[in-house]
Amino acid sequence: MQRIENYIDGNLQSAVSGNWMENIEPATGLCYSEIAESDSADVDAAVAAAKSAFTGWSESSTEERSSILLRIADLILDNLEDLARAESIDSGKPLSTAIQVDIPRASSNFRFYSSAIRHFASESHAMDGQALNYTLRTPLGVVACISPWNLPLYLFSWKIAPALAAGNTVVAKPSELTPMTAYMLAKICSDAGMPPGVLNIIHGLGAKAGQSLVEHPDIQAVSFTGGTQTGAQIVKTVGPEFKKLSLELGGKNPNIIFADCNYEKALEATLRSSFFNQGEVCLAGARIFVERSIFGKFKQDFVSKTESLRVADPLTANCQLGALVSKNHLDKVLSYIELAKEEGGEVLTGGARVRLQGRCEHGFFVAATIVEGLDADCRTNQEEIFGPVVTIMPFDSEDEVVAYANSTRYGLSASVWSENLGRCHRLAHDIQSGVVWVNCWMVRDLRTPFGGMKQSGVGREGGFEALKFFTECKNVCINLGE
Ligand code: TXE
Repeated sequence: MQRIENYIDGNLQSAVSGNWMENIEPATGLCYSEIAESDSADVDAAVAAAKSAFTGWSESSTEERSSILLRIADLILDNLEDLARAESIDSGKPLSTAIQVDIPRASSNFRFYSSAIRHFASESHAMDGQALNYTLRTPLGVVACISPWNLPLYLFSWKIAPALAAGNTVVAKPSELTPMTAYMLAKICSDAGMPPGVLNIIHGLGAKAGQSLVEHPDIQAVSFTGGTQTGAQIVKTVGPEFKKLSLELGGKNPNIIFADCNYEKALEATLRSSFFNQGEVCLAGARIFVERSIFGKFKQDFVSKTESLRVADPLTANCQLGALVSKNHLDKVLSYIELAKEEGGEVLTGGARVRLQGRCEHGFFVAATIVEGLDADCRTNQEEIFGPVVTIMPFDSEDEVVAYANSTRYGLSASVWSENLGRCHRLAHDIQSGVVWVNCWMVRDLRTPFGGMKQSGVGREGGFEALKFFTECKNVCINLGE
């Protein structure tokens, strides 16, 4: 059986303890590989390797770092089919999603930051002939990058690329549920000429390997994407140490559809924002609010489009909805469907596990589910489900829907559908979220700031924001007088 080893100081190796964990294929429910079960001994070795590689890497030229990142971007594309297949098997997502979205984006992340670091400049403030200030930006040292399972290589590379570009060395931990493509990335980095110790990858449980990593005294900053509860645990650990912290957490995003929208576009995008990647996207439009005058028609059309989505073996070409990532997650999503019913919701379509025949008979599949008839403040509408389950409800006025949109503890993203320009601007201003999409969903420009308000996170990733996070800034004030 294939073994997923740690990558430390340029070498692939098993955990010091010699322990292995099962890696399950969500589409079959069967173990198909084993993961190094790391603990603090492995983290110590990885941090030590990163520490000794820091001087060489941080003092290497921008051009050298940029070239290595570019080679990684190219090699990811050269290996697109293998990486996409591995991502699909490991996570349960349709192979087509991994081919079209996950792996190309992982390559783009490296390509983008190989270029961004060449354009990263700092500020200068002149004081009328008296003094000149300028800002120096220097890498932090050894940083930790911790990523989740829903977009495995996509989000892993989104953190690693800017950290490395800025001259830091990295100890990274992918989710224990989806470690395969991070493991494959290790070889790509070596092939691209990354010096040993610059990037180290530790596998294993969050509570053990992840916790040891964020606790390590030589870690200068932590960049984390995952659940809000885990984010709170990390804050508790690193807060008293005053480590720099970037948190991308959960969402319960509103999708707001006015009667004056481009109806067909809104309908198509709603299908995608609801069920893309089985709803396992922090940006999913989980709460759909539709202006009352078109509510009945929209609901009917949305249900009928949803019923045409094909749940199938993720490796087959006709799969549109794959498996959920784990049995635990399947149980969590099914429990939220039960909760929705207890809270008085009516399941318009879906609402149950899907049993496929053959290879996937034990897979973790759930039908795309739409629930109607719930209040905005019930638990189903307040808590992140992170699966193919959305709610739909009517509204009558702008003020009312803004209040619904802002009623959760989250504030990651929102979509607004209307052809009324003034209204779109008003809502973009009033909605409490880090990203507002107007007449679109998940359109991403890597230069833009990305992150959430409220309990959706702290700080912003993307563009120069990430390079600022991964550097320390120092103001130098030069006296221009006598
Ligand atoms: O995330 P976790 P999980 C949400 C979603 C999902 C829930 C839990 O609601 O159901 O989070 O998902 C590592 N110290 N999102 O279980 O546990 C862990 O090993 C350091 C939203 O995957 O937060 C993994 O690498 N690290 C999200 C990473 O943290 C720790 C995407 C994320 O794991 C740790 C995914 C610790 N104490 C889930 N405990 C989004 N916003 O995109 C765990 N980890």
